[in-house]
Amino acid sequence: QEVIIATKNAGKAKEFKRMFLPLGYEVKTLLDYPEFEDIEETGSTFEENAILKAEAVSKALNKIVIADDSGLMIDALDGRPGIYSARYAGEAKNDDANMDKVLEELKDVPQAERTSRFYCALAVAVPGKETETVAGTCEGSILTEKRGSFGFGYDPIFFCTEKGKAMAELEPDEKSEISHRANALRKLEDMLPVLFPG
Ligand code: ITT
Ligand code: NA
Repeated sequence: QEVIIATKNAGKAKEFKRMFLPLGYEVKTLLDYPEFEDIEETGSTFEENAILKAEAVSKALNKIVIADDSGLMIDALDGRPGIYSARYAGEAKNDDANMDKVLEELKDVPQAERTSRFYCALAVAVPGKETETVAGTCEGSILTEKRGSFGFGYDPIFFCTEKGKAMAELEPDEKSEISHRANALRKLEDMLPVLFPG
């Protein structure tokens, strides 16, 4: 059984493939449909942007589609980069530049005030039905330098409280136990057999 995720982010795509495999689903993403243009994310919340992406692709394919809008929220920066996480340092999506900008902004912020969380909103668009959303978080703090080489995005500068390691030091299976994305997906799990019957 096939599940379509409306993402062009290769890091997200890998994680969804890994998380859906034990559930018995094969994941297709927009990397398998290169004809899709970038969908404009004009919403003001993760949920609104996830809905925009899921509905655009669901309408085009006339199929059930899941989308992920996610990002890093830093308390000392009033929740930034938040929905602007992908392009925090400029128009081009550049993970290294984004992390450098965060480290610079936090350079005088003491450890106790570097609390942060990852947030993931998932939207499920079903043709002819109201789109639903769920969300998950992952608590942590911002390190003072990059650590580890797994994962993607801000993982090297995010210390995951639950695992006691940088997110980028976690093997893919470990990250998929505790991540904001995994926590959001768990809330969808019960709906999957109905959405995608074998
Ligand atoms: P799609 O819209 O095609 O899915 P995107 O990368 O533009 O790809 P978002 O707008 O949701 O997706 O931006 C998410 C950004 O948040 C992503 O580029 C990372 O910088 C960051 N991010 C999200 N989840 C992350 C994770 O698990 N680990 C590290 N960084 C993450
Ligand atoms: Na976004």
